Amino acid sequence: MSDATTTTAGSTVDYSGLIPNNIDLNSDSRVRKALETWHPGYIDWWKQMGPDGFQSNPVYLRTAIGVDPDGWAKFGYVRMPEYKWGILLAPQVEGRTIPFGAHRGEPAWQEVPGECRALLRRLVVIQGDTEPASVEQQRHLGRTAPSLYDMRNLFQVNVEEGRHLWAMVYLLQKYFGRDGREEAEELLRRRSGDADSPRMLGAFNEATPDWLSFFMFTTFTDRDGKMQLEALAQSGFDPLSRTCRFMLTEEAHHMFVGVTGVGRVVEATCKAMRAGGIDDPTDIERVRALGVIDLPTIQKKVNLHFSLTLDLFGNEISTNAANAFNTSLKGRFREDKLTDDHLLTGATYPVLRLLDGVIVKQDVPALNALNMRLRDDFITDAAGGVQRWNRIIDAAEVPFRLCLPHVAFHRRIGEFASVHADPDGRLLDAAAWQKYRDEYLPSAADGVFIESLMRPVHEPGAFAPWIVPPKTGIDGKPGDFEYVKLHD
Ligand code: BYC
Repeated sequence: MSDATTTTAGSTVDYSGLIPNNIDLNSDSRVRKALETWHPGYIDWWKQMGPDGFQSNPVYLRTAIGVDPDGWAKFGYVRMPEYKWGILLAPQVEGRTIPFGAHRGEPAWQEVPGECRALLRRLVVIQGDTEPASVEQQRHLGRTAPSLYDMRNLFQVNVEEGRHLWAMVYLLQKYFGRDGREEAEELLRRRSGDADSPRMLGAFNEATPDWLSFFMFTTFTDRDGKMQLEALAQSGFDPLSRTCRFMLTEEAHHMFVGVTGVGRVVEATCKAMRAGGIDDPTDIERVRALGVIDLPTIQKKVNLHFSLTLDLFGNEISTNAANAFNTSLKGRFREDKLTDDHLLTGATYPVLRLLDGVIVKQDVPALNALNMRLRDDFITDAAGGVQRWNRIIDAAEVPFRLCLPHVAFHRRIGEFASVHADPDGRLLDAAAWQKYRDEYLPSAADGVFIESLMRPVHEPGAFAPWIVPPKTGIDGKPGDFEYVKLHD
């Protein structure tokens, strides 16, 4: 890769220094030094908490070479510790104005507005914390990859989450002075699942024990990432908007990995059932004997990862969310495409609530319900993936449908955290929940079975029997392409 690449958008990515960037870091020696000081800690963290093994193997990775939507990336073999992590902001939109909240119509801010500094820092830190967390959660999966294609996709996701961390750390170091430096250090100190120093949001402390969980995580949890980034991309604070807009370009591939990954697992199951003459998808033992994951267990994984992800949208009624909107820091999903007053004073929004032990829909002030509005947009978006999986099941004429569980099911944040509900939203007492839990969520035995299938497949073009090959290769490569060179 040459030292500098000029995109058609006119934004130059400078690869000559330690920290690739398109923000002319050389002319800002304070921030450059701060980031160069942070760099060794990042590399130590990557080596310690990044993918376990394979660090010295060449991986066919996509690296951003520009921020122009057309042709922004280049593919080539890279050893992961040499990946060009850096800071890339989408081009500044000339004359951009703030699209919502009290500052609507004013020119977007290029500096942090003093009165909302703490709230803005909190949003940046929470966003930043999720990025290394997911790498930590996925660090053991390379060892059981069902193919070199899938292994490469995992590593692609991982290096890009690393870059997203860089993007947030840049904002902290450039705009938040000493507090920002301290927060940047903390981002490298917390660890997913650690009892003393866990990651900030619940779902990022859960295990990702197997590849089906990885595909569910990238389908659902990365989609929360998409929704939150879309909302932050509307921010009146222009540098945050620009970092998030570019992160969204990379995020799309993560959800592709998830949705096609689950689809390929579903297809392998349906094909094996057809070939084995099994008509009843709930005949779990016979389906498992074919070496594939039965559809009811796939449904349990949907239930688990969807419900964990719903928690990431916060409480049903949130003054934090109202403040972030009022102060023009965090908008709604695609705020600039909405046609209301973008202030929401006096507006209401319907929210499912738990009132006197009953689930009811209640109209509440729209400003306080912004977390739920984003969550509803997420559910609509996620339903598209489930539909895709059901089309595969229908095409195989297997009588089964995957579905998203009710929002009250298996919650730890918000109103439904205090009750138990089944996947259809019927409230259960504690005894009934204990009795049926393993029918709704993956049981220990399900985990043991799935783990028994997680055997690495390293032959180029070969795939574990529980997952079918993808329809097309990455970057148009043929089926037997060596995406990760294991013997270099
Ligand atoms: N776990 O007023 P509330 C991604 C806390 S994913 C633990 O409802 P708010 C990615 C909350 O912090 C996207 N605690 O909260 C995906 C608050 O605490 P304080 C990440 C939680 O602020 C895959 C208190 O409860 N980005 O990018 O309205 C791979 C009151 O709650 C949780 C963002 O989330 C929880 N789940 O909503 C890689 C965007 N939920 O302050 C990456 C930035 C709530 O009272 N974050 N709490 O001590 C936000 O916009 C908001 O902070 C949240 C929470 C939506 C997360």
